[in-house]
Amino acid sequence: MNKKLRFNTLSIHGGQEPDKAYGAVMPPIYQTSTFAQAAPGEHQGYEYSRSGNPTRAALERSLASIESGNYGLAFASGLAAMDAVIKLLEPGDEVLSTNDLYGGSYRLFRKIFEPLGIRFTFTGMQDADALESMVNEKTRLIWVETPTNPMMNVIDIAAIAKLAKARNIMLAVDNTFATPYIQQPLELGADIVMHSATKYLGGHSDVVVGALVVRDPKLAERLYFIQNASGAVCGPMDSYLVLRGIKTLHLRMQRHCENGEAIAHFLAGHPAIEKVYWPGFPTHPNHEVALAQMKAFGGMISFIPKGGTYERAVEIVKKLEVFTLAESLGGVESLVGHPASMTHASIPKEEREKSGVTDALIRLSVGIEDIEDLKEDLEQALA
Ligand code: P1T
Repeated sequence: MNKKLRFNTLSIHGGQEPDKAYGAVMPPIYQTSTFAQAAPGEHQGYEYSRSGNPTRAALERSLASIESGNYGLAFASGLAAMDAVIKLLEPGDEVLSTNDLYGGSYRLFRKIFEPLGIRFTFTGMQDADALESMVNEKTRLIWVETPTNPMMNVIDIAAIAKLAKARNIMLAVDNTFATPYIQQPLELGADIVMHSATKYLGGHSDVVVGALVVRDPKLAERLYFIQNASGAVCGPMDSYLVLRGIKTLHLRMQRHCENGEAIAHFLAGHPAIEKVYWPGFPTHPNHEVALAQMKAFGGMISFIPKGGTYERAVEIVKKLEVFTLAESLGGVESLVGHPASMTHASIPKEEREKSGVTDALIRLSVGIEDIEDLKEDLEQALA
């Protein structure tokens, strides 16, 4: 298909072709570690499944397609994908990162790569102009998560891309919360888009996979080299599950966004709630940027109950029944999390509290169940 297709069509067909062996419409799960060669080096495009596998390749083409990129790479997890990006750097290089980000991303930067000589500075990036004074000649990469996990800050990708480009700094955007249904960072000037495909792309909480998408062939070549040389690839079955998830991404996201909006308003109007973090509110400090760069506001919401204590937060998350208390997000089912003790426990208390991740904060991943059941569940838990 050469015609320029729209997003909903690309979710289903982007980068896909009937299988070469029998014309299977859905990509077969090539559950094999290796491929027969007629003579050394004489094969049909695949030699060994770490280097390449047809099911993973189908996923990688789909990823490139839905993120408006040229090259997709699939990894064993979101963190494995990030690990590959940081391996583009050398000791002495510096990274400027958002200060509000997934706890595991922070841990990877601080505990794995900092001891190897890469320097990380964490800062709020809502004011893109303020970054100007923070970059120097050693800054090689700006790492942006938007919306941020779990405070739902929104960062102006185009503004940061402009600053990065002018100084020859790479810009990587973790697009896990938004998905390409909502925003496409490469279109806004980013060099690398990253996903925990474990979340909305997979969409069914049944797989752990990571992804990168880029446009530049040289950058792609280096990342493919790292992917193969470091070896943190996902298996064929996991590739298939994400590929299958992507086929309904647009439908699921539409409902996640509708339900998310309804729950955000429900919480904002509830007498037991102190504060709700959701970029769709006109009062959200980055609402204008969100309106400009996001098609909708997603299914992630954080809030603080009145009383603002750890005990009150724990009481609420334990009482919820339709919302399951669990790590992760982005599946069809609604989840609730307590960032301070779960997803962000690896960030020191003083650090995380600086960005707003207090002991009372609760995070919701609003699923695609019946909205009335979700509201009633929250109502009984907050009573
Ligand atoms: O879990 P993994 O697939 O390795 O992805 C890590 C990751 C990266 N970036 C963001 C924004 C994420 O949210 C995550 C994983 N997050 C959770 C498990 C969570 O509950 O927030």
